[in-house]
Amino acid sequence: MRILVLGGDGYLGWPTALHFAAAGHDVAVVDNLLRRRYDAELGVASLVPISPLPIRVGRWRDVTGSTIDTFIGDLTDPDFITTTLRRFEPDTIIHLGEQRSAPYSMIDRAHAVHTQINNVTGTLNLLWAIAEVDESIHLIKLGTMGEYGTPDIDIEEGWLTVTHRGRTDTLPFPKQPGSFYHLSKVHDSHNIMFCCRAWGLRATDLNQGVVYGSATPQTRLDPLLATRFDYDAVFGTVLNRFIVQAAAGHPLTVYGSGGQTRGLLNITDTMACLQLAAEHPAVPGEFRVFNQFTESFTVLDLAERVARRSGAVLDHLPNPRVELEHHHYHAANTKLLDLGLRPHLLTDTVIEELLAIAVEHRERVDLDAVWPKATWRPQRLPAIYPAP
Ligand code: NAD
Ligand code: USQ
Repeated sequence: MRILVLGGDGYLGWPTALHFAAAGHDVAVVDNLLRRRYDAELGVASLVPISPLPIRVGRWRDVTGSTIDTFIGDLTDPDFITTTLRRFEPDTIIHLGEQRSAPYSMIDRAHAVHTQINNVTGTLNLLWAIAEVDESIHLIKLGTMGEYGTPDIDIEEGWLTVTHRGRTDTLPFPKQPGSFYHLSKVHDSHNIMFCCRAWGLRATDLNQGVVYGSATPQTRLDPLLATRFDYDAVFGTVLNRFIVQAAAGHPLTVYGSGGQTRGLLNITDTMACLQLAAEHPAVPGEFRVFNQFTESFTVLDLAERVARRSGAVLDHLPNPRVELEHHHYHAANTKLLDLGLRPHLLTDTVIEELLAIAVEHRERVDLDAVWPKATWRPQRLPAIYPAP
């Protein structure tokens, strides 16, 4: 296959490019290096040092002999993405190129507007480019389990069959996202679904849960091939944060009681899911939705599991987010399993391996970056954590 990875310099995009290149596919990455600029803006850095994109790509060529093309540009620029599709002629596009932090999208109006313009406009430009250049391209789009929110009923895999006043239909599962970031994913899903229906495009929307882990078989080949490992309060995801906090001797920052439940998956399984979606494409006109996670945990479960392996203590902070303290959470996730996914579950060995990576780099931990500063409430309301 000819696979174009959008956001190919990011946490998941870089190992995705390596994964498909290692499997013998022709791979190119698109990125505008925005994520590295967010680091500069926030004054934070990945726990594991990451090399610049040209160095990564060069090292991959030296180590394996395989070439990954790069296209540096912005998905919000329609000419750039259309030209890139004409030049690379992909048959599959894996779209991971968005602003993906919920706290970042809640910092203030400017960050909320940036997130939605970047994500929604980028995806819209991509849809028009596919329609213009080659409508047979299979779009694999990273969405999020957070599109569904936390309803008090079981979450289905994309669709819900409803009987209303004697008539029955199968409709998109209701969306109640919890941040301007998660809302941007809902808007994307609607735009993609419309283009499949109206133009006959084909797409797989992967509603992914929270990813943990920092390495894949390909990134382990050389330190210059490492992917990022975020632990700061804006871009660090919950389990990766707890691992780094434990390694640095910081209490684990459980928001509220820790009763929030999420679907999670190992970064290795993200690669496997993307491969399954690519190898079993949607048919023309189909908008397909997979829920991409392997296990569900409460935040408190995660903290206690890390604490047991590390001796860390828990610190229950007032929740800077607006989310339910306790809620029902039972989400379907059978479609990728039916395609052959064999999950790598969160065992104590996995936690110990992650702790070992964090301990190796613990001198790079900036404890200031750990403390949550962005709240879900507009600034005119009293903030839980006033600016320092
Ligand atoms: P990331 O921020 O590490 O990577 C995203 C990449 O996209 C960055 O390299 C960034 O520079 C690039 N990018 C952003 N906007 C762009 C634009 N307009 N033009 C070109 N490039 C652009 O994020 P990630 O953790 O690798 O996540 C990848 C995707 O997976 C995102 O869509 C995210 O919403 C989704 N996702 C991530 C997780 C997770 O836990 N990390 C979980 C569920 C879903
Ligand atoms: N949390 C804590 N303490 C922390 C960090 C987080 O208690 O130090 C809690 C949060 O309050 C939340 C849960 O952990 O209840 C998950 O938070 P998170 O930051 O790990 O995940 P989230 O903001 O939902 O976003 C991440 C990715 C996003 C992806 C999403 C998948 O950044 O790109 O879409 O996970 S999902 O959560 O399924 O929507």
